[in-house]
Amino acid sequence: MDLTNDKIIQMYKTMKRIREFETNASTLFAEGRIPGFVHLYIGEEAVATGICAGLNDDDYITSTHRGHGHIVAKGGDTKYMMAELYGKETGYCKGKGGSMHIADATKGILGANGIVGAGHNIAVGAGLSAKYRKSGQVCACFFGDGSTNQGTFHESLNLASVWKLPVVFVCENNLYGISMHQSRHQAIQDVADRAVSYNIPGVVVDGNDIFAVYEAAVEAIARARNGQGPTLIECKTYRQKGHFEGDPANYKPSEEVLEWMSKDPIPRAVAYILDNGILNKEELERIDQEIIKEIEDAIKFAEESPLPSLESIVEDIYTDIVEEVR
Ligand SMILES: Cc1ncc(C[n+]2csc(CCOP(=O)(O)OP(=O)(O)O)c2C)c(N)n1
Ligand SMILES: [Mg+2]
Repeated sequence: MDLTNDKIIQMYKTMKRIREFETNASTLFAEGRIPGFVHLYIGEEAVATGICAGLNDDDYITSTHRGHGHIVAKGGDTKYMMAELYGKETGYCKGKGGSMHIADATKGILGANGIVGAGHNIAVGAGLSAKYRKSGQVCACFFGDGSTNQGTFHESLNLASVWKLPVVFVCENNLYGISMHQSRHQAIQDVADRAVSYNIPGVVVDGNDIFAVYEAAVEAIARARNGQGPTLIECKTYRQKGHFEGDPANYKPSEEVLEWMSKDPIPRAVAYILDNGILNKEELERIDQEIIKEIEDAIKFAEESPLPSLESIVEDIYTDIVEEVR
């Protein structure tokens, strides 16, 4: 596996940044400082991090309602993200999108999305565009196990396969769609089995192992870039929190939660880094402190930013200019 120590440290920082951002978002939501809905990615950080670590800056991603991790991993700025969660004018969508609609076209982030299954078709569009323009770009499409029962999942894999589009489909199988266990919503255990219908590779990886995810990503991205078409990567992972903040998640058996907590991707990465002498404890502590400070600054930025003006409610609805997005 082509992984330098610098790259491993970058990946650790990304996972830690996602965790810190969301741990704070959880508290701020409970305190009533963040309006709307917040769906947390805690426990699933290795998926977005491992996949995005294989992408180039000008590659695309599509995201979900649980999008903070994808956006941070693709280079989203935590200041503008936090301001958006607060509904402030300085946020990514000028405070009008909230947690579920963060986008940054300059970084290839085609948007978080509250509609389950909507990212799949957007990814196919991005892949078609990249192929048509011969740009060499790839689109990674993140989605949950629940969304794989939507028609859009099947339509998108089918078209991407027939047209050999540069798309990597990444299923985050966290075992639940809201409160419904996977075994109650589909008769298969491995979503990757569905790749057979579209004659594309279907790969199952331990989604809490950053290195396994990265390795699968590199292979699928190379395949996509070389014109060989899409891959379906299924990352087995677990959402440690409820479906949304405020959900007590009492439908999850406590043994199951404990088992998955012991497979938390961040302590696993820490153990690897320390055992292999990539960093010592003090160096890791310094990195953690830098990230804690970055998120404190993001919260301060969000707190001190103004709310959008009432007049701005009718802005950014229609456009007669189609701006070129790379
Ligand atoms: C088209 C559509 N149907 C239903 C919903 C309500 N809904 C929001 S999240 C969710 C479950 C999604 O499960 P999954 O795809 O596994 O993602 P996870 O929340 O586990 O990350 C549902 C049904 C929705 N937002 N959009
Ligand atoms: Mg799920």
